[in-house]
Amino acid sequence: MKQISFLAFDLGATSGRTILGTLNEGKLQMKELTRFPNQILELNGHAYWNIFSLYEHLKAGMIAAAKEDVEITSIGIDTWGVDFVFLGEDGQILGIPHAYRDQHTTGAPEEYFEKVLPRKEVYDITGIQIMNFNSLYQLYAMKRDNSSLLNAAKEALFIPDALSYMLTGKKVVEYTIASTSQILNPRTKKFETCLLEKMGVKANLFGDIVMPGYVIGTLTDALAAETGLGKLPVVAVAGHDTASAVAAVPAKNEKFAYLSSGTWSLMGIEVKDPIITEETSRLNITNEGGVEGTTRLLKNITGMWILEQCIKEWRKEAIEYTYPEIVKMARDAAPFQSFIDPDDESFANPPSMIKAIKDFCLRTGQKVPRNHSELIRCIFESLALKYKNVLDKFRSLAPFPIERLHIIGGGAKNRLLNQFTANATGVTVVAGPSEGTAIGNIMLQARAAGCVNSLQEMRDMIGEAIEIETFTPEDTDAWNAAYERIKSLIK
Ligand code: LRH
Repeated sequence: MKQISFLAFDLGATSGRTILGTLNEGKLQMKELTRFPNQILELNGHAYWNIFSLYEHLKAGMIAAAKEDVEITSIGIDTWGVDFVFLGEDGQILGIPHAYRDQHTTGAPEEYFEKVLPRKEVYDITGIQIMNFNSLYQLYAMKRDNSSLLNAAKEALFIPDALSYMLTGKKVVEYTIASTSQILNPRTKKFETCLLEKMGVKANLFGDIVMPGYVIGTLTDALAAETGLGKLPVVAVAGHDTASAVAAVPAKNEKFAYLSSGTWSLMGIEVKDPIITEETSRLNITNEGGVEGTTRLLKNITGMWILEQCIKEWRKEAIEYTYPEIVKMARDAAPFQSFIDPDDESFANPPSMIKAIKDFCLRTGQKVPRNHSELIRCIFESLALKYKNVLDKFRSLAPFPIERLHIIGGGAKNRLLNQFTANATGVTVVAGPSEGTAIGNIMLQARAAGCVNSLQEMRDMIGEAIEIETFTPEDTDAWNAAYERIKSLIK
């Protein structure tokens, strides 16, 4: 295979990156061209994404890419899930999109179940875990609040599709990102429009679905000239970051669980068909759409968000820790002092995360972390113990024995947490790639270009190309005892 390069935009809820990925004789090289912040825009008590600023960052990324001495084959964009942009009759972007942490959806699912369709029916149709911020409840909240944007909207595009639209002028609805909305039926892979119609939202708000690999269009004439990239194709990758990340798990067979570790920790298994049962409903487990028609059976766990918010607070006091310092502080603190359930509502978007952690410990009769080291240790141990709690659920659901836990994403670089996770779960942890999402994005473009033929071939190639590290469970008795002590605090 001759050398071939792709440009990936990987946007998370706190930052975005432009990555140039090059495949050469089966080797994969990644080069980060730009990195930019993506911050929630707080305005009049609401939370938004500044999509126009993101567009500017994409443009800067493309200009940086044009300066590299390589021929680029295509561009792909992946982002976080559920959020969307409205377009008017003439295709104009209307307003700015709500961010999923906006408080307007607090209690919205319960209102929807009472006034529109019962919870059981919604879950049975969609197989998606009930979370306030799912697109369905965002739309419900907007309808309830008589949103002028929703009233004026002809159609809506999920964030990666909206950015691709800004680059190409072409509108698509990519399957993996659409699957996060709780409007899609994972069995038919089509929107279940009754979920919208029954609350008075137009049935065709979202258009026809395309699968990952679809070529959306080429850069607009203006962007082709301005960036210096020419009329480059933009490919619908797995637009949902988690779908791209899971596609990059370097697994040799299906007997694995994954943990995509970033702002969120997404833990689950990959299955061929959706699993929608009373049990998955009770456990509130999601069936998101993956690559090659696979299903990501997973659960959202609040991940590095908690630490990220503490770091933000320390920064305000002019305290800036490097990541190795943070890990060292946790390592040096005493074990098993206090525990939080990362998914407790109080950690969703508190004014002070540090106070929220201390309050949780106080109200549950535990020691309150006294310094930054104890706080960080508490966060890491709590994550590892929560991972055990969730992995146990997948152990009972998986149609195969779970032999390994693959950790991918930025969190995979945290060797201490990887070891804690192996200890807590009792399963061998395989860490890497830490750039899982961007690698998945690039490999899906490579598949669209005909360089690889299947998901397994992609995974084999990734397994060859990147370094992975294995963590074997240690101290399991101490971790089991800690889990027994705190498990009643987990919802
Ligand atoms: C992770 C993620 C996750 C969604 C959340 C909104 O970035 O895409 O899979 O649930 O953002």
